[in-house]
Amino acid sequence: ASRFVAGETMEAAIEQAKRINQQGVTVTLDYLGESVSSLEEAKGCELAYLDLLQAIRASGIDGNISLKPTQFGLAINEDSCLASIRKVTKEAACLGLFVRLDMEDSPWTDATLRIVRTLKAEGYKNIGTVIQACLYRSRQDVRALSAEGINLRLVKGAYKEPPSIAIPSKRKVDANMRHLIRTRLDSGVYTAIATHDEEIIRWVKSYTRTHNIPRTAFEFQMLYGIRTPLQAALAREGYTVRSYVPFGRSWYPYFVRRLAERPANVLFIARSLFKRG
Ligand code: FMN
Repeated sequence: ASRFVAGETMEAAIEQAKRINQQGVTVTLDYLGESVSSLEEAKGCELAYLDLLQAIRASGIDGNISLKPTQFGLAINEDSCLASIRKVTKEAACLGLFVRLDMEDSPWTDATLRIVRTLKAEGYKNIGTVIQACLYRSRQDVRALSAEGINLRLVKGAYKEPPSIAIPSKRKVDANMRHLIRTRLDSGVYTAIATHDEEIIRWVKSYTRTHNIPRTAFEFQMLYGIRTPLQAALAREGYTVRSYVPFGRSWYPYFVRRLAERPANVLFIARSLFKRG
């Protein structure tokens, strides 16, 4: 296995999750795969996630799941994607587990939010999604989703987006990230703050302290294998910390994205990537 993927199988991922839990860090498990090209493949993904939910419960690990709507066929048929995600969400609800829809690139933003809102309106409380600080629309989305009481993970954004819809400067994305975090923390609706940016993490710690925002209202999230000591340190300080743990054979797109994000580490990550072969 590589430093950034927990293994090819669900069993390997559960083992890693146990190890991470021992550090006081909770997990969200992500079955790797990107856009599927047939509804059969989407069905396969649904079954994999249903198995995963059972395995989380059976193993007793502290964790939940993250999934990508295009893996459930969003690019093929939105209704069948919704039906499939509903099945997973329903099973998760029975088991007392939470489901987060990762946010993919901008062609899928509206449909992803529609699915989350539909399931929320049907009464599912164990569902949430992600908002990306790089998009201009996100301030409005965060305001609306906060009023609707929808659980959000806030991130800067992992996809390359056109300048017509996305903030071009890194500094301004960082400022928008803080703005969104503040809006959410002030709203009181549960928020996951997913970043490795230590300045932002420090700022969140001080903002929540001075504004008496309870630690039960938010959590920090980081990727498996990145800033591991910081994850454990925050957990020791009493913050909820969740590690995003990807597993599965379809790891390549994930790596391509990591490479695009961290040009300084291309060589290192490329090495861990090719070592898998
Ligand atoms: N980026 C997305 O575009 N969609 C996601 O759903 C998403 N989920 C993430 C989950 C976690 C736990 C983390 C740590 C990051 C996630 N990202 C996601 C990536 C971030 O948008 C960002 O590209 C990456 O964390 C690098 O920025 P940073 O320096 O703030 O960590």
